[in-house]
Amino acid sequence: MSGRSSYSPRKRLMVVGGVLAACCVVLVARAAHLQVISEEFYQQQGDARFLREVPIATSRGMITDRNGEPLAVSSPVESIWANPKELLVHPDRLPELAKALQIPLDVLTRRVSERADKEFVYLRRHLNPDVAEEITALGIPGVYSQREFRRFYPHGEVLAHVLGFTNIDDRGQEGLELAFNEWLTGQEGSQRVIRDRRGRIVENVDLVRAAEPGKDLVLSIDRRIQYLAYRELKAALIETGATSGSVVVLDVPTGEVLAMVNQPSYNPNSRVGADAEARRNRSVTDVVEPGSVMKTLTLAAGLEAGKFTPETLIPTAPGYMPLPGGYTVRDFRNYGTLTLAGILTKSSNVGAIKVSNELSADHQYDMYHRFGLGQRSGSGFPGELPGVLPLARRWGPTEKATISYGYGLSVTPLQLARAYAAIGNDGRIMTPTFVKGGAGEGEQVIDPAIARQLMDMLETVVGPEGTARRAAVTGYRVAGKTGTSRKADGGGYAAKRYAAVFVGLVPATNPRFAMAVVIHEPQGLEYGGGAVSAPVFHRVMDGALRLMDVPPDDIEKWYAAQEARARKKAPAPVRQEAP
Ligand code: 59J
Repeated sequence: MSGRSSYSPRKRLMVVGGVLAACCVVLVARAAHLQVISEEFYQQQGDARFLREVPIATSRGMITDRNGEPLAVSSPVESIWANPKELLVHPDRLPELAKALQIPLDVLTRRVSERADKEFVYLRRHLNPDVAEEITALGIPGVYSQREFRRFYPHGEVLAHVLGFTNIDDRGQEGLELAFNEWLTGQEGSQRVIRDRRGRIVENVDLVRAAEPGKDLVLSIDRRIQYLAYRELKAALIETGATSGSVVVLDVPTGEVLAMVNQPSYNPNSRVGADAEARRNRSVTDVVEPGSVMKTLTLAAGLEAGKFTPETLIPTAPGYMPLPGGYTVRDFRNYGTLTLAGILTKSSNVGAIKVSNELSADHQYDMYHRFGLGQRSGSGFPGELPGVLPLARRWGPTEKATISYGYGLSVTPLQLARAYAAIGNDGRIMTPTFVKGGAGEGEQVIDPAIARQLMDMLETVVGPEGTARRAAVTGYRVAGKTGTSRKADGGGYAAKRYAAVFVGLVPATNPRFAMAVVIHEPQGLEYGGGAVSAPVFHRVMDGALRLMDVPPDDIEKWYAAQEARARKKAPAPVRQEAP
């Protein structure tokens, strides 16, 4: 044998064959792995290029008035957004895009490049669907459109304060939109879709979660009474040069809010420039010293104490009275001796103090408290104030006297309407509600017999001898009370700034409506509650009683008035000339 290694062609063949066989096994195994075992993985990787989970927009619930009239509705709009990563691959298309979006090119470029490492940026929101369609039709990569909803308020400033508004993301910010946000908000759905390279959806793969639209909300508001109240309050402000005002109309048996308006107001569909002054729902967020409308509650305590009847005689001469603190209370005139009812008819400050002098501070306080003063009404309206009713143990003799005729405490217009509604509701106070059918049980706060005595006394205020003759409504008996108060100013009271108040109930025999009118700083020679606010009550209630088909107290007078009205409206008869 030679020293060289043995060489065998047979061996070499075996080695080469072995290597080839091994390669085959590897290739087959790899193919099998790819096609069988890892198939799912690669399929997913492929789909992921185009498979997306996208939200399904859903609308916010509609708000309607008590008769189903829409007050706040959501309409579909489109928002254009971009994936900056995709869009920035094609910077050449930015000018075209900026033009279509109607935004300056530099603004667009900045907005997109600031988020170059993100996958989402809004370009323009809440566009008309037609306009959005034009933009997506350009086929610019990374530019997409998304369905959203925009809130619209068909009645504009008439209902602005009650409804409030939502932000651009459809979330309630103020008013009932805020209070009932959860109820109104829907739940966005989600679905998996396949998009083509231009971002168009080519296939709905599956539904991840169905969208749930928000629930509708039926308010207690009657759109027609609301409009009447709006129109008459606005007219009164223009006529008297007053700075602001509120009107609240409650349904007496239930406490449902039928109308609530304030001036100044704003257009909720375009809030630019609407300042805080115009945006407050003053009926619940602003307080006023009630002045003479308080006297009714003081007299309620007098009757309840058993120390007075409506006929009890009370001397008020000489028409003024010094208070312990050195302040002298004055009546408008010297009314001499008045009955208890006469204190309301004429609105005697001295008379109210004479009644208060026979009562304990605790009893007086308790009566005001039972009528809801110093507490939030429970309406649930965001930002509602409780007003101020100082505790009886804090009252000195001066406070006890001034509070009895309405100074040294403060109330909201809603509280005023609510307290008087309780008088008209046989002494049962209700929790005001903005939801139709949302009334609670209420609470009996005075004996029904006393409530009826108060009603009779309040009717004299609207009678021939009273301060509120202009609140009268033909065919109906009206009960109510005026107040004219000088406005607190620094430490004292302003000489020429007044709040003119009227609170009334109609029909007095079986009250349906309670309405409070508060008007701030009327400028004319006639600035009193009887001159400025009572006529607003008259006009709104005249319309509301007709709209709601409330039967009149005095059918004869009512018919006569109907006929007179018809004659006035009918065109003058055409004179026939004899041939
Ligand atoms: C008044 C007050 C201020 C506060 C007085 C109104 C007081 C008082 C200190 C003078 C105008 C005015 C605590 S008036 O509402 O008496 O509506 O039909 O503002 O009395 O003591 O130049 N009502 N109003 N008083 N203050 N402090 C009368 C009355 C009322 C009217 C008018 C005339 C006041 C006809 C009021 C009405 O009943």
